[in-house]
Amino acid sequence: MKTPDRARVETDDETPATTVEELAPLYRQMLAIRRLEEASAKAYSQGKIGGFLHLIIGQEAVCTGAIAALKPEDYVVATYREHGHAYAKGVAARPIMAELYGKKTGLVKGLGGSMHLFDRATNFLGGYGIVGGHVPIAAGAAFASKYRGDGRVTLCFFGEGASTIGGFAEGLSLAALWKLPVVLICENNQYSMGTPLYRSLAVEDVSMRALAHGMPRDRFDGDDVIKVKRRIAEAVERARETSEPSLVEVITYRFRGHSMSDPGLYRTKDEVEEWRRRDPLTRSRARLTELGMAEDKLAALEDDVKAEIEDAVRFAEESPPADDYHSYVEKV
Ligand SMILES: Cc1ncc(C[n+]2csc(CCOP(=O)(O)OP(=O)(O)O)c2C)c(N)n1
Repeated sequence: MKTPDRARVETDDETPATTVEELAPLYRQMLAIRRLEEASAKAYSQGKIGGFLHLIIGQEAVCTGAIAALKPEDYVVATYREHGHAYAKGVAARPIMAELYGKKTGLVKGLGGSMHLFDRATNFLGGYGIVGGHVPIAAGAAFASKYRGDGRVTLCFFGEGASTIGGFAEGLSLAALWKLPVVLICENNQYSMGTPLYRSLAVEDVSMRALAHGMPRDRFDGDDVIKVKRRIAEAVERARETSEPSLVEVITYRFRGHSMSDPGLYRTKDEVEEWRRRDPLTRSRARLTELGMAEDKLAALEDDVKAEIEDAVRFAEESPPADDYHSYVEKV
């Protein structure tokens, strides 16, 4: 396979107005997600975490900004690359890390692992390993909200690779037909495992699929967490007020391989470097400085995140292993 020269997506540097009060908590959340992912990568390479591990490093602004547009009672449905989405929805670092370690104190008692986080308390409805298979599940959650009239909105995250899958087409079709309060968010990180999007999509603009269903669409790059929040908020409010679904495509980039076993040889160092220069964390930190947040305040925030993630790792390491699945099932 020929290595592409560069990812073929246009990006812009639009930065909406914001304040330290709004941006600092979002920067903190993105940083915690990154540190959580880095700590899990380390534990994985030490053999302490098994199975698959898909990291979101580089894409943090998408889940953080989008979920910031929600109310606590709203639902989130995500893929196997979902640790950050769970954290942004309010799940604490401790049960996430313990779940990755397969420990009894994990979010789903250590029986699910990395791809199967789920939490009723924060309305985080998973964590799904079947590419695109969760889009109809999100449509179902939104159908339940409409049926009950509870005013909740569902966000469904998936990659551009998922847009080639039957489940995506079915979920999109039903959401449009039944006018379900769901926002379908394509996190277009430009690779589906090792396949660049232009080798798998005849039309690279995934948001165009909305047109066939008479559904509102949006498409923008996702390095600026405030921009993501503002644009997703428009779709969320539309869903809440008129029960109209939307398809939103956010252009992003993962800095590491598809999963821990992927050295990412299908892309050039220059391409990765180019995207690293757009790092959403560096960008938010610089913005905070520009807005007047003092360096010692930023350093304190960063120390606090470091302590939170170190505590989560310690908690996971010291927790007892999960029950054997069969003995667990016998007990319930
Ligand atoms: C139905 C199905 N087919 C294939 C796979 C194997 N698989 C896992 S992730 C992946 C790539 C998906 O890419 P994309 O939807 O762009 O999401 P990303 O991993 O880039 O976030 C594939 C093919 C799967 N899990 N499920």
